[in-house]
Amino acid sequence: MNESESAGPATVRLETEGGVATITLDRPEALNALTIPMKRELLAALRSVERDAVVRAVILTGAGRAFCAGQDLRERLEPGAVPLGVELRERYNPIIRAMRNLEKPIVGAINGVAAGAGASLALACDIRIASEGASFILAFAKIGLIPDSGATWLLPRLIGPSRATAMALLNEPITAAEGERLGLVLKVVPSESLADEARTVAQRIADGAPLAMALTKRALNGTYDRDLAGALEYEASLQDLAGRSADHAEGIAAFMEKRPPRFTGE
Ligand code: LHQ
Repeated sequence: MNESESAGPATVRLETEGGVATITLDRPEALNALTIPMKRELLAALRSVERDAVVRAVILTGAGRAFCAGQDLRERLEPGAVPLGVELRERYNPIIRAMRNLEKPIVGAINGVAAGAGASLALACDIRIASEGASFILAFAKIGLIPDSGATWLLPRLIGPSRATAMALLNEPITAAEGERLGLVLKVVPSESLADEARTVAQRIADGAPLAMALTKRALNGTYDRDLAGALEYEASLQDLAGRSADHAEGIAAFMEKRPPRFTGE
């Protein structure tokens, strides 16, 4: 995240304000295409927000006109590039796991094209707000690869298997407006409003009861490998935890006293 942690200039920025951390992919000259140092910095930023008790919600966005163009293809041509399976297991998959396991919701502020593994990063966010010119393109088929970094798992769950298959096989882009229609994107906004809109959504999450937000993400993540009976039981065990929190008591007290709740995270 700073020059001392990687060989070159920082390519990922992390800023925190009012309980919201903003992680910005910052290699605009290459449409924020992912290099090895950048992946290392992104994972470090995710680990840092995980540890920071002040942070309750995260925004992931890109600098410049793109969200992220996926793997930096120039880097793949350099001598010594490792096989793709190694690259995925060692560098991409830990990022996707860190995003999905982070118990602080991530709002993707999709400011432009999200291609290849860049699309996968967008899919791994919990909520996506997109600017009018943004788009999602898997891009893998065009270079003889399969969708990776979680795309084969996340995309069918987000937009359904039929549309996901078309996107993957035909390399068909999805515009922000189409994304909204498909439920992939919560809201499409003019690009000049994107940062504010993402901030508003993230702030609403940050102002909520942190344990309830964390357990809600955990519960929704946990439905995919459970049947209804298992999901009911999982909900019951997580609700048991939420129900013991001071924030739950505060929520009820605030309702009774007809005032906004003051959640403390306890
Ligand atoms: C780029 C890139 C890029 C380098 C634009 N790399 N420079 C995981 C495991 C390990 C390896 C394999 O991959 C994976 C996962 C993946 O992500 S695979 C998919 C990799 N990504 C792509 O194939 C997308 C490649 N890029 C594009 O198709 C286009 O650039 C998009 C559709 C993103 C944007 O198109 P335009 O708006 O027309 O921009 P552009 O193509 O003119 O790009 C602008 C510059 O950015 C240009 O550099 P230059 O010096 O010529 O101005 C591009 O070379 C550079 N750039 N993507 N992935």
